Amino acid sequence: MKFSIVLSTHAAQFQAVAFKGDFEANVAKIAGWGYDGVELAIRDPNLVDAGALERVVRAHHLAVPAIGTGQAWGEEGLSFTDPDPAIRSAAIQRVKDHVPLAARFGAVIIIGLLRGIVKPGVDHEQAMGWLVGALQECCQAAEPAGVKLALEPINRYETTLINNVEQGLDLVGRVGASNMGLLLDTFHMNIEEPSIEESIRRAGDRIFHFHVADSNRWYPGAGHLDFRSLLSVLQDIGYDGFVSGEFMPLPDADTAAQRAIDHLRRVTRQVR
Ligand code: LER
Ligand code: MN
Repeated sequence: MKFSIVLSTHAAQFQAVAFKGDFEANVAKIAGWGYDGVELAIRDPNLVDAGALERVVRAHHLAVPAIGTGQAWGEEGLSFTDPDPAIRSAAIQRVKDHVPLAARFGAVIIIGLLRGIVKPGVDHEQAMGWLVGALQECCQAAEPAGVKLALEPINRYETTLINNVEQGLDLVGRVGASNMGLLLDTFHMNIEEPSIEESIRRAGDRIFHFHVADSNRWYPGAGHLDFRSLLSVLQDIGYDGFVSGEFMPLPDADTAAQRAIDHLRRVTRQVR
């Protein structure tokens, strides 16, 4: 099992990102604790120096399995399902702009809250239509570069669009592209899925990326989720991607990151 942790390339508002701030210092610490990769949270790829990012992560022998795009929603309001067509186009363009960077690292592009929420006055089916169309356009743009997109089912308190694995798989079917899959997150699954293990099995080879936080969104081991069971199911279904920590920086970022990897490595040894 390969483990990574979410790292923002610049100051971000989203709370469940353990690391913000000095990029190279954080990469060095993450590598030192035994992680295999860093998942990069990037608001706008046009504002980062891709070569410099690559030099830093390669110097510390880390992979970049995924690129998160949610800050473009949180900080700029971009969304695939906004009633304003200019905002929908800008969101699609933003994902297309991520493709070269994702290709450079062999990373999947995460579609989290960039899908949007259904705004008052917008019909749910209309929003789904915009979402499917946007994902088809982005998948088509990403395909020649060998880049995959992973839509994350997100719990009902954060969005009204695609809360669970069943809805996620239905959406993947409607998009109908081989590079369209899902990112499953244990925090959201703990709220929405009748059985997390069963939902992982149902998603199967459509799982392109995986987020871990415990039931309270603290580091794995701080709540009541059974990571030994969850990781053993991932292993059973032949998942060969990364398991990426996305949790609150509590009691502080460094402690959370170290406790997470210690817990995940310990339960992985019990799985074998
Ligand atoms: C992002 O990966 C996530 O899990 C969401 O909760 C973002 O709001
Ligand atoms: Mn997540």
